[in-house]
Amino acid sequence: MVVMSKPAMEHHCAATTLFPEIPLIDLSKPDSKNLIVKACEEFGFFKLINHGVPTEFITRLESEAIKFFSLPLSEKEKAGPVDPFGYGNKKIGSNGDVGWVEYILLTTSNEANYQKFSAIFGEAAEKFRYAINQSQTKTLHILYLFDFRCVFCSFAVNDYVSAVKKMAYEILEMLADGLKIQPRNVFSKLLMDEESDSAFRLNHYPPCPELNQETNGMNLIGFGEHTDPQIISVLRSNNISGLQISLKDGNWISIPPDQNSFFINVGDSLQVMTNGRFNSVRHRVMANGSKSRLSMIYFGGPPLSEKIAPLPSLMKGEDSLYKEFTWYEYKKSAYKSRLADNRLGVFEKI
Ligand code: GA4
Repeated sequence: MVVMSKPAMEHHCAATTLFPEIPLIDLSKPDSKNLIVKACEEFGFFKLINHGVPTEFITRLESEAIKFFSLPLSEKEKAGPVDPFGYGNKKIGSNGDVGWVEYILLTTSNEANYQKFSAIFGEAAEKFRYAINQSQTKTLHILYLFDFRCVFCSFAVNDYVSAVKKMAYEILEMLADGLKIQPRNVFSKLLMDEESDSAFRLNHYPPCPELNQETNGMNLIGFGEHTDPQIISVLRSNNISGLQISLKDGNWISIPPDQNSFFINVGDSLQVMTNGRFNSVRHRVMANGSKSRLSMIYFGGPPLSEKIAPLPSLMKGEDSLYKEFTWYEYKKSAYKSRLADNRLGVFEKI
């Protein structure tokens, strides 16, 4: 990877070594719903096993992602810049955040990607559109289009995201059950909606050889600390470490990687819908000295017009902690923020 600008090395961001057990949820067990609620209350985060996502979907997408990120930078950049989707290198968002990361950011729910790539690739993209229309789901996903002669339409992304979405619906329905609220699709229907504003991200954290030299315990930020804006995020990574989450007391803990599991984050929107009963988890990724970390994250968000507010069934007479806003209003404000900002702050009632 070509270094464009060097992200700042930071001291004092080592995670604490004494840490509590991260909640482990076995999706095949019927009593998981209560454990999921507990995990969302205590951590806003949990690890998921027996998730039902076929291994071949995961490995196929992973190998395509590796192929893509191994291309020369000039080829990858043909899929950039990120505005708001495409290939990005080091720059995160548009307000000055940088990390030791390159990535592909896609929307999972509309034709925005197509329009973007079509402008670049013209006829080739038309062929792609044809291929997509032949596909069962008609959902549009492009992993990369780097050559006019080679249209690469990624059914791997399609298959993977469809399976992960299904799993996310199940988790959200178990959450509603665990919270004893009805209907049980009160959360999942927002992701199932045709207008759901969901995204998908492939992150590649290249090794940073400098970290192997005498750096006096310095750490390099791969992806800076932040909370996810959406309802729920579903992360899967290869077996290379880097992910850390912040506990309620502010301590950071490292999450041991596990390529066979998923990791679930509560997003800001779910925090609001539960009137703060769940907390969106602050997390970050540290770069590695010698190995590449690859992660794939599905961000399940509501339709842009959706009002994000505490569910009346969860309020039991309490007042909302938040002013009323739509997902569109939140996003507009989020895109003006820096990664580490508390994006819900402006919507909190004083
Ligand atoms: C954080 C979670 C997701 O990766 C993301 C990010 C988005 C981006 O990379 O474009 C944002 C960030 C994320 C929140 C604040 C804004 C927007 C970068 C940034 C500084 C895709 C998302 O939805 O919000």
